[in-house]
This record gives sequence, C-alpha cells and structure tokens, in this order.
Amino acid sequence: IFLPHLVASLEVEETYIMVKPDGVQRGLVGEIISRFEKKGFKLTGLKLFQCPKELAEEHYKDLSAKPFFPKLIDYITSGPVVCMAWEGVGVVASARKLIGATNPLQAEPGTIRGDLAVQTGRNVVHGSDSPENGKRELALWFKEGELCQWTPAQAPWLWE
Ligand code: IDP
Ligand code: MG
Repeated sequence: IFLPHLVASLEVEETYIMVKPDGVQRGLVGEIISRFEKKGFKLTGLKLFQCPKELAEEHYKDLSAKPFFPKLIDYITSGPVVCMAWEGVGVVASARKLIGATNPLQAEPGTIRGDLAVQTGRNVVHGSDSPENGKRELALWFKEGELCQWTPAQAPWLWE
C-alpha cells in the first residue's frame, strides 16, 4: 500500500493556532483556517471557546511584566476564540510565516496579519513560536481526547 507520508512521521511537529476575539468578531474564522488548510497542514483539533482569565494569564505568562499585559488579557478574554491544533513537518515556523509579524503594519502582504489587521493589539491570530511552546500551549488549551489523529485523503498528493 502507498503510504509514503508515514516515512516523514519522525519530523512531524504540532502547533497551537488561535483566532483571537477580533478575528471571530470580524468574521475571519473561515479565512484564517483556510490559509493553513490550503497550505497543506493537517488540522487535528478545533473548537470555539470562551477563555477564562487564568488560562489567558498562563498562556501569556512570559509577557506578565509588560505594560500592555492587563490589556492583552482583557483582549484575549473579551469574546470567544477559535482554538486549533495543526500538524506537519516544519509547521511551527511555517505557521509563523503565514501569520506574519506581530505588528500588522510591519507584516508582509500575503500574510494573515499583513492582509487582515492594522494594530499589534488587534492582530487577529496567535501561533506558537517553538515546537516546545507548541506542546505546552496545546496541553493548556485542549483536554485529553479533544485532538484527533487521522490520515487526510490527499496524503499521497501532499507528501512524497
Ligand atoms: P506574537 O503573537 O507575534 O508571538 P508576542 O511578542 O509573543 O507576539 O506578543 C503576544 C501578543 O501580545 C501579540 O500577538 C499581541 O496581541 C500582544 N502584544 C505584543 N506586544 C504588544 C504591544 O506592544 N502592545 C499591545 N499588545 C501587544
Ligand atoms: Mg509570541
């Protein structure tokens, strides 16, 4: 049987991608999911979720000393977010490229932030910055049993 994608399984990474409350309110959920879907990464988890304050603080704990931290927590908890797990070889760095620079005015056209946002404090999407943080964040945002392992029908057309 022709399952060449299994050969690359050792290098497979996971990343936590989240449509932030502004992306949900602005009707950009489908557009944002579509960027990762069309690229060829594999969706392994997806839910609409109202984030509690404690979780937002834990997720962004490395930024807790920053002056904008309270506003960041208000922003992330201001409405539902869309939590996603995406899997693939090199998905962590590639997703960061698809997302673009933190400041949307500096993000390249063609990136999500470059195309769809104008302010750092309303930059519509989150993506993990390392494979380690990918694992850490997925464990924070998803419960046991919420992620789904499957083989896309297009596997042989994505992976040689
Ligand atoms: P990233 O999301 O591109 O990884 P980080 O530096 O990790 O950027 O910051 C996390 C989030 O905190 C940003 O996406 C943005 O929502 C918010 N943030 C970062 N810097 C600022 C700022 O200077 N003002 C307001 N919000 C900020
Ligand atoms: Mg970050």
